[in-house]
Amino acid sequence: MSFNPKFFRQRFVLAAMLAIVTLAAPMTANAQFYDLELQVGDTVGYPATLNSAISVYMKNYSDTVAGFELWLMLDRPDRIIFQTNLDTVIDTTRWRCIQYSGPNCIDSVVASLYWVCTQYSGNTCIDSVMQYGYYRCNQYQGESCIDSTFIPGWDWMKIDSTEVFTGNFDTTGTLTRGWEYIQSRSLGGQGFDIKITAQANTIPPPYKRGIGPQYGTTPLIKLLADILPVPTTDTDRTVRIMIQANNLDNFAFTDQKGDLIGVYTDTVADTVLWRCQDWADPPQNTICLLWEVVPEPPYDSMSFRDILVGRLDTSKVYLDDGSLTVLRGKCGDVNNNGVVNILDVTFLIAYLYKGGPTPPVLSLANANGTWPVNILDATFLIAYLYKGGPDPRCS
Ligand SMILES: [Ca+2]
Ligand SMILES: [Ca+2]
Repeated sequence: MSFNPKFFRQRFVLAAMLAIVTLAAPMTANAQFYDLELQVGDTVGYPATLNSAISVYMKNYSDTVAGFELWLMLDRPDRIIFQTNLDTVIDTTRWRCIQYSGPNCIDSVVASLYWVCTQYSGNTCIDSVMQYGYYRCNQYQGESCIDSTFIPGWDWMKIDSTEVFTGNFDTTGTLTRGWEYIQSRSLGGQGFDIKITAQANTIPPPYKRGIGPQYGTTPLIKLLADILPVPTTDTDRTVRIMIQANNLDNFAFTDQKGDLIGVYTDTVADTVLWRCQDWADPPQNTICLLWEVVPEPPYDSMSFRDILVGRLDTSKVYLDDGSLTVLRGKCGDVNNNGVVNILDVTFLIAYLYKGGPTPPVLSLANANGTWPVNILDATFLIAYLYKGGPDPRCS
């Protein structure tokens, strides 16, 4: 297995990092250690504050980490959201010609990524690789394909621009500072989740070394979230930030060569759906002249095959979710010094009209409970302090 820069060039980072699976995971001398530990930090913040940093920590005991995909999800999207922007990105689809008429391609299929076994020991696959290609049926039994061959490669690609929500992150003072490629997306599109894709090196050389074994407390990366104006009366104020590792399409840590860390390959049965694209003319119209694999019904026939999938080895990878707890504070305490008095009114008026500093916790200045913070909040506070008005009720 060698590091192949050309492959990296051809394919979005995901596949590059998933490209090679090594089954011979390094043995840890001390069994109490995992190969890889990921922990999302626990933090706190006030309502209606921006740029809360959520730190993700990593400890890697065995391998150098030179690329990763990490997907985080919030369990309470009504409390905080990850910061996102609407951006345009480029997505590609690869096609393989399956029938030519002279120089012209008259039929084609989408070339998808498949796990392909590259080395067997007896009947057991001991090494595999992800390749673009498609399965061609060699032999039919009735309408079912009973033998197929993987045809690797692709002939052309179609490039589409897609609008996606990209997330905000901060690599300052983190382990990924200076990495050549870091992108993030909200797969759900609304900031309830964020997926980070990062790679120490793209091209060309020289290559930057990834993160060698380290046990420190420097974050791997920091994600930026905004805390919504949570009502003071709300008693459930902690949001869990969960690592999504069930689907390895969105979770992968790789070393410098692209080998996955803490993943083993498994064989599972897969159903393949076939649709006839060209039936023979009557009376032979039960004979299909051209079969095509389709991703979903309707279909005319089905077959089964074993495919290889990657699975997370939980004896080698330890995951720990994080949280953000929304603090309460004292409503009306504009300068956040613990008491509500005339100085808070002064602070607020200076902020609104005299270029004074922004209140440390803006939501605590929203004394009348209605956004935004404006002169009505100052009036509300004065009424409360001196005219027997109602208590401040921040939101
Ligand atoms: Ca105060
Ligand atoms: Ca207000």
